Amino acid sequence: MTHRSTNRPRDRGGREPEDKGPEMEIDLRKPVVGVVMGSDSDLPTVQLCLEMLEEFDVSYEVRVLSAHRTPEQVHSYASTARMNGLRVLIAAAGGAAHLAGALASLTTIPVIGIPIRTDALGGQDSLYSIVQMPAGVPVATVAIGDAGARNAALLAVEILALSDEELHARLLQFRADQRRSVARKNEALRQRIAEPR
Ligand code: AIR
Repeated sequence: MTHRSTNRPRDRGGREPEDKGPEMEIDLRKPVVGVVMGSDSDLPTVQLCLEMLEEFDVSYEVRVLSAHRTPEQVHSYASTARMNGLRVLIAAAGGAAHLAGALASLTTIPVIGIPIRTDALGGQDSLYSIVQMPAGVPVATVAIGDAGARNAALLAVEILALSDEELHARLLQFRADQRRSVARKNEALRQRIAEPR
């Protein structure tokens, strides 16, 4: 898969029904993950998601779109996402975080929601706004904040890896590296802390 192409203008403003999606093979040089955030103030958290996608060499595009401040653009983006070659959407928002749900209501590609931590309620407001979707319109919701941002990318990679063996191999390598890292920490800790006999 090729790397991100975040600066390519891909919003065509059309209102084509998303089910008129491409019938040909997925073009992996184009962005396959759309990462959307409610505000640029969400970027410090979302950055961790972008870095994880880059680690797997998954192409993505980023947008700032707000369910409340720019509802028309949210509609246009979601309803043309599949047709434009996107295969997964990741949506981060805080507070009354309706972005992921609004996107999910307008597309059939999987939507993953990242609840942004907030000053007022610690991100529980974001979490509940994202996770409590009505039956029929799912949003895969990850943890509040940094862990959630990383896991959103990993979940997107797992979805894409279902039909991409190379990506699947990278996922297996990632898990193996993670296991080795924990084993090293375990060893180091046991050396440092003497266990009572
Ligand atoms: N937000 C933006 N439109 C709708 C919502 N819920 C969220 C953003 C951000 C928070 O409001 O996702 O987490 C504050 O945005 P800002 O722009 O005031 O910093």
